[in-house]
Amino acid sequence: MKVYFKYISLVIFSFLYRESSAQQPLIPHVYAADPSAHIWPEDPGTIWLYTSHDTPGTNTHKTMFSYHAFSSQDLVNWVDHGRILSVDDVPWASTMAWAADAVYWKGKYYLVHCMKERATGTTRTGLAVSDYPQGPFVDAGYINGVEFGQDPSLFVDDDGTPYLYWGSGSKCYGAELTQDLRSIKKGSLVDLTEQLFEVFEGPWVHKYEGKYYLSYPGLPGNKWPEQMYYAVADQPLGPYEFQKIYIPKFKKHSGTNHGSIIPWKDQWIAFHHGSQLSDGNSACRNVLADWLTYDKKGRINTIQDPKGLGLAEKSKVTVFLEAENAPLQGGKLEGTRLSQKKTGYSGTGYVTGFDAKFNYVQVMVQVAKKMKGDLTIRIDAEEDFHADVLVGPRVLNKEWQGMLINKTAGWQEIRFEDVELDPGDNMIRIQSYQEVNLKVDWFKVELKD
Ligand code: FUB
Repeated sequence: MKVYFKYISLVIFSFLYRESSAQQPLIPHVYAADPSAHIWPEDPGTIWLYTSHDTPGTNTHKTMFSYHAFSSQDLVNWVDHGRILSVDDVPWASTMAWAADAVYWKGKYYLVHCMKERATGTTRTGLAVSDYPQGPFVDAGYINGVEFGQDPSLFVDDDGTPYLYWGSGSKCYGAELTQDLRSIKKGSLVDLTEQLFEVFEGPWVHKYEGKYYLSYPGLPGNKWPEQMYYAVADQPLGPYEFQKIYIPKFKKHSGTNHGSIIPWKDQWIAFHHGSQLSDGNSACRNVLADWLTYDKKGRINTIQDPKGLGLAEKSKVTVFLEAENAPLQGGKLEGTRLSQKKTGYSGTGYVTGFDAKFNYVQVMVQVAKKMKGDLTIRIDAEEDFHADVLVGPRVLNKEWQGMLINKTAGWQEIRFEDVELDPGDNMIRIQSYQEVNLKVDWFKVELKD
């Protein structure tokens, strides 16, 4: 009986252990897919992820409307910089904000994305520009010469030449770009499809020991789900020689996969996506990351049954939103305005102009599931005032109504614990009940489990 009990306990323990050590989403609070990872030259200690966004509760990729940026210094603590570009901010586009990449080019940051063009219904490779890696990005049109430009990625070689890769529906192309990134350089377009065994979409190029590695989601035997493949070349535009699948199918994969590979502090990381957070819903995906190693011949070792980076049981996330970016990031200014006149703020300015009853600034926080967080708002109030701090999907969830907020001694942080967020878009608003000399710098939500 004793032996039997011991055996049962062992089975239960190993089952629980296996369950708890299963792959965890790297970004655990929002549906984010198609991760494009970067370390920017001006800040080598920070890793950035640019992702597409899946709408919670959806069953289709047709409900993808925007992109997010995330940053981290240790791959455990992440900042979600919120929505960085949406279909609504791109005049020529109608829908389908699918996979994107980013590039630092001549002192500016570019989001290289793809959306459906309103006039033709075709997918264009769009460009949006910002002075900051976290955006928000402003539309700069689309790249000329790219036909059906889904899943773009931009690789800048050591000599400074920019190359664009893109592909979908079992096709893949590469080309050199002009120095303004606005067009394909004449005569440089290459059809890479035949060189990339079973390619479906999503090319990404990185360089390792002088060789060019083109990784991509492929369909083995034309059957879903996608798995991650790679090929190697001596030149950025090939010819590429197919190597193998480096991330095969795994538990709670989604129908698609899509990856990026970058070096990080003497190691390499393969970013990709799955559907752990939605328990297997292929249209509600999450970012995954795994260590990537090479053998002595430079071949990528297969990431079998991906387990994650193993740096923490779960990533911690703070959503950080500059008040002055609200209108570009899904929020709103009602009566209020932007100002850069007073020093002491972060970002490019702050919001002021609370000179009528119920003027407000509102930011947007997107999450995948119901969750709680501690909200901090950085303000400078020259007098006591009554205000509403409203949190919720349509700011109907009135948390702190008509509260007295005391005057501050310069810039100060006010804190609200356990604000409740619902799946999808949550608005956080501070609105005054009276004319008040108030400035709002930023909003921060430290998410809890
Ligand atoms: O996320 C939408 C689409 O699914 C991407 O553009 C593809 O690469 C696939 O991941």
